[in-house]
Amino acid sequence: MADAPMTLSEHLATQQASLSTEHARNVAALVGRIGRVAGVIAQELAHAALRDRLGYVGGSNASGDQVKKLDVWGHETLESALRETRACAALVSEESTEPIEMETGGTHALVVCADPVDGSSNLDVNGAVGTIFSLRSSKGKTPAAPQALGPGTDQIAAGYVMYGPATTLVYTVGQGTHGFTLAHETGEFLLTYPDIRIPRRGKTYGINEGNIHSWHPGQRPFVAHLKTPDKAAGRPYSLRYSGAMVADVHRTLLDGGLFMYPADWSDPKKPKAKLRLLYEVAPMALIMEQAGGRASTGLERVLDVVATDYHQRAAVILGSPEDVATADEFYRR
Ligand code: FDP
Repeated sequence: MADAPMTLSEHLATQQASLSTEHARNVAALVGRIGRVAGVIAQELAHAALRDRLGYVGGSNASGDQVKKLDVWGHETLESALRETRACAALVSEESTEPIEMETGGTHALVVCADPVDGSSNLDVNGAVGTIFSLRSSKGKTPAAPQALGPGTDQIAAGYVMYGPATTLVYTVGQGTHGFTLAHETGEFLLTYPDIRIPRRGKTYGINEGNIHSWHPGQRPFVAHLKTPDKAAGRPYSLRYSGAMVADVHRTLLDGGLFMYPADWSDPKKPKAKLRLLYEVAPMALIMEQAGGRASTGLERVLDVVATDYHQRAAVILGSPEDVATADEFYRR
């Protein structure tokens, strides 16, 4: 009989080599807790239409997006769960303009950056959505949240949960990227995608092509290139785009290819990106790199972009290493 798959907590215990003992304990506590919150969010999403949880609350968040009831509920649920761990020194959340400081059980507590319910435009149409998280050191400082500012290379761990037909949790602590599936009967995440390796080149690209008029001058010819038939090079690529970053990145991670959200370049002096650096772009970049992929803004490596603001935005082109390298070439031309 095949061995039972490893649980998330067992797996976390094997991932401690690159972490200090105190960080390892707190990473395990926080990722384990986020896994439990994910089980609760998955349940809530499954019943949202029955519990009058769909639709807007009225008002917008720090990023100017319209806030949905499930965004607020997801944020509050995550906040109270993280607070209970005493391993979280501060939470930087998409749904809170200011970071939330928390009482901790020691100086090695971590700062959590999170988008509790990402892709919320999919909520009302029963599409896939996700939770994205990133952990950084608080360096024992109070307030702790400013320690989240800095380059993406400072991240200690990153992950996401995708709520689709199955609930999948993917995470890295810098020792490869690993994926788990929630077994609803036990509430455990079980290792189903150990050491994910993204294909060097893919067959699909994901981008909101409705924005073509505002792309960087390198972006448009790059997408035209992906669509130009060349049998030997595996082109044309197929377009796949769900409108939820987690779902689009997850497909890209497993099948290869590209997920792109380039900046609006209508005013070249002030390019405007959409996705948030601390709790969307940087964690996905770490996850991709740890799976052998790449993540670029088109102009530089995402993990080298320095966050100076909690809700800063960044352009992103991530996925198969050779595909992202080709995108970078188009940006340089
Ligand atoms: P949403 O606004 O629905 O929360 O986080 C932003 C995000 O979704 C990403 O999940 C998604 O990739 C992107 O925005 C979709 O944006 P467009 O609707 O502009 O394509």
